[in-house]
Amino acid sequence: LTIRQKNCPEARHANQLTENPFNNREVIGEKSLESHFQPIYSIKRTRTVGLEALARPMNPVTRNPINPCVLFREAGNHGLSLELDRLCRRRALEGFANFADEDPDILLFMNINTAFLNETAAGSNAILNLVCEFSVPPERVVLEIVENQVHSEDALMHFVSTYRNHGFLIALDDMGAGHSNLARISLLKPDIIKLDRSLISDIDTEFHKQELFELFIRFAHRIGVMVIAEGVETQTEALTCLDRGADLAQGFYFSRPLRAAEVEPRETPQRVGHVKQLLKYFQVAQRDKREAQYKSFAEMTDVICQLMSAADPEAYDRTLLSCLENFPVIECAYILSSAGVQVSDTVFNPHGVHPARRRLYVPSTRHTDQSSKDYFMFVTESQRRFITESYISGASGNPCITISTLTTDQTRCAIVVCVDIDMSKPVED
Ligand SMILES: [Ca+2]
Repeated sequence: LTIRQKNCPEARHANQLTENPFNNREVIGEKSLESHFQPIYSIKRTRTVGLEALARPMNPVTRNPINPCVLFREAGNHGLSLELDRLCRRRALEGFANFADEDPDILLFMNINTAFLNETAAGSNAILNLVCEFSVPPERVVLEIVENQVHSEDALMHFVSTYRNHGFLIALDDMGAGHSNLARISLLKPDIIKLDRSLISDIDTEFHKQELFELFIRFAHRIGVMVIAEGVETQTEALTCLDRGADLAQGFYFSRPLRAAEVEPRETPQRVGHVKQLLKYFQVAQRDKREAQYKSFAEMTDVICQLMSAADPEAYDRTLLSCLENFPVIECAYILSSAGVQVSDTVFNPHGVHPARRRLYVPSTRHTDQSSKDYFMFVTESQRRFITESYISGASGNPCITISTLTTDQTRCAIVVCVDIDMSKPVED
């Protein structure tokens, strides 16, 4: 199994343990280790899709649990990694064999320590022999690979293609954590990507995590890869991940790792069905929130339009500036002529973008021709307002939308008032 300190279910379990002095050679020699199984759920189908085997070592004398992360590290220091790894895999299959027959579709997710993978280990067929011994078809086993532990890329490629040819499924584990190497996705062509807890924690409030998550999802789905959100610990994390397209979810919110005897593959916790229901309300609520937000944007732009219609064109910049001071969500604003040419500067909100960051981007200036922009082209007499999709502002680098409104100037000539709204701020309730 993998050696990880951070964010691993092993570590979370370990935090609750008091350290016991132990001899790792004895732990391995006495095979003083069992496997627990954390379910992976499809919320859409309200069912358990698979279970990840997690090592639970014990002190051979006292039978008290031992911190698995410490054991893995110690085993590595004493050249016992391979032995420990084999013991973990054996225990995983032994445990899985107990309930595998109850549901022939259920998968076993097994962590593979790839740190010491070399050509010999890759070609030894050790895992194939083991699954045969327990009469588990390879098609029911997912090998979870942490790609940043790998020393030999060739050996990893060989390992993956060998086991894939035997029918095993391949998952890339801990994606988004540590030094994930995105190039490996194209080399290994995994069936599944497991997005790491570090990306999932607080995803409901962190804009950058949400965007990164969606990026992974879009990318994975384009290349036909399934995505598991790992380490889901709260309801809002679960809802956010599912709303943004996670296929499967795993984590303490749904279920802790279970003893083999506790696993009931055909039972799903009430929470899974509950979250499925909640997701519908969540999505409607998100849409309502967005609509209410857009309504308030529209009211705001109406106020600005009124002021601009009465303003002296010579004083557009000053008038815009005084408007923006009242509306902190507006990042910048500018006025276009009826020909789509900018007749004001791009006026930034003094409370908005940091001046240092603004240096990276070049906002358009007076006289810039914007006539080919959608926010100019699509405002007409019959549709006086246009709201763009969210895009990255060339003026600030922030995700923004532009709201453009057709109105008139002092002389009753048409002008288009454009405001950019910073969308990186969370939606207010
Ligand atoms: Ca894993």
